[in-house]
Amino acid sequence: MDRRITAVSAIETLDSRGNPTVRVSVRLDCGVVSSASVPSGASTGAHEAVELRDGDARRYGGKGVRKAVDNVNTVIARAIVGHDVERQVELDRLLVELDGTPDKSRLGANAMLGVSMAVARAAAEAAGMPLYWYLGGATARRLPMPMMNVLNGGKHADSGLAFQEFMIVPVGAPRFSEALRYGVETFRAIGAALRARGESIAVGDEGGFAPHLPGNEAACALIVEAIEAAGFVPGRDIALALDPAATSFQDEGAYLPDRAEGPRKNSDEMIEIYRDWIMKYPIVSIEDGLAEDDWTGFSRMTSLLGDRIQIVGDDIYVTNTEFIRRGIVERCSNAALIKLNQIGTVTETIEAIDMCRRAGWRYVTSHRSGETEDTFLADFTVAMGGGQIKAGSLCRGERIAKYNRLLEIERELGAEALFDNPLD
Ligand code: 2PG
Ligand code: MG
Repeated sequence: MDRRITAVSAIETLDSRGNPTVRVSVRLDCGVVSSASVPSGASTGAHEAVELRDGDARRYGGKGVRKAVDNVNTVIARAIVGHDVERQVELDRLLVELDGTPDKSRLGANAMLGVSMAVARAAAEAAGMPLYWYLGGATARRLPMPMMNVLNGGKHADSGLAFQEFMIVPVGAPRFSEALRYGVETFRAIGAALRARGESIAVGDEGGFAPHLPGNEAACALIVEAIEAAGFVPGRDIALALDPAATSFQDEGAYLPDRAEGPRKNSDEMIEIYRDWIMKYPIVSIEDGLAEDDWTGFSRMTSLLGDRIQIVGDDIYVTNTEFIRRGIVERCSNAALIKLNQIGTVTETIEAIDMCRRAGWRYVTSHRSGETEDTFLADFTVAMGGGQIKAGSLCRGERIAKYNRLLEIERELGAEALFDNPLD
């Protein structure tokens, strides 16, 4: 049965940093109304689809999104009202054509993604299916291993840590809900350790602590200690993952990781640091260990460390098949980070995932540092079945919302739910 779109509208709302974002609602002739909100990054890749901001310094320091909202309410609404909501691919293609630019700068990727997500959600609701089922089919039942960002640095906090994300990965947990418990208990142990040292327990953008530690390595050591203090075995129960987001501490081709790691480093020296740390700490995954334009460095890192750990490309690929294809040819990594708003439509995101699958790469679906209470990512992750998610730390509502939705999905799937260590 056709489910026609009868109205599309958007409003300007706020994300978790208090910056304006786009919330889109799609109404169907059957009476269903579904909404979706768009996230926003801080350490964005240079080639990400463009997030349209008003640039009017009198409102929100130029970050207003009235133009994007307007584009949804006028151009986009006119084009898609009357269409069958289940034609996701066709609708997304229509959005891309309507925009007509290579980087989505005319309509704005924020406007387009809001519509694309709300369309998917409305279609699922009209079909009477949970979103993960609608997008992933009746066999979508793999819950993701969470990479939980417990210490924040880089552009996500003023901790002084150059590396952006220090994550824990409960590789030994038997199911998702247990993985979450391992995470919470370790997060609390980190808090206790910081308090004992008289350090700040304030949190950064993704809910991880943002203490002033001597350097990046000290952060790894602190987490390992906390894992033990919480009664877990580092490496067996809980491993570490890093997202240095190295573009943010690169300067004229050199890396400036931290005082503790010494002065300017080249790619090979950065790889050496990672090699050393892999021996000392139970690190299973490193994302953006090098800068987004350091393709040869990425290749070398993958040839040297890729058989031991997961090497994830984020800013270098920006969920764009054009860049992922090059990464596959040049063997730049063995995994990609996937963010819906880096590319701007649900269909193109799935195309990026398909390309990873065909290359035998892993893929990690991810939130942004500026998030909302929207839980689309949780359903999307189960639908795509990659078995890994980045959704932040174990506090802050916009992060917990994703985890809580995954708990609901786990419950709903019951005995059929799958959970495994994808990094084995
Ligand atoms: C990243 C993301 C999410 P941002 O680099 O992986 O953690 O950060 O959204 O700021 O780009
Ligand atoms: Mg990243």
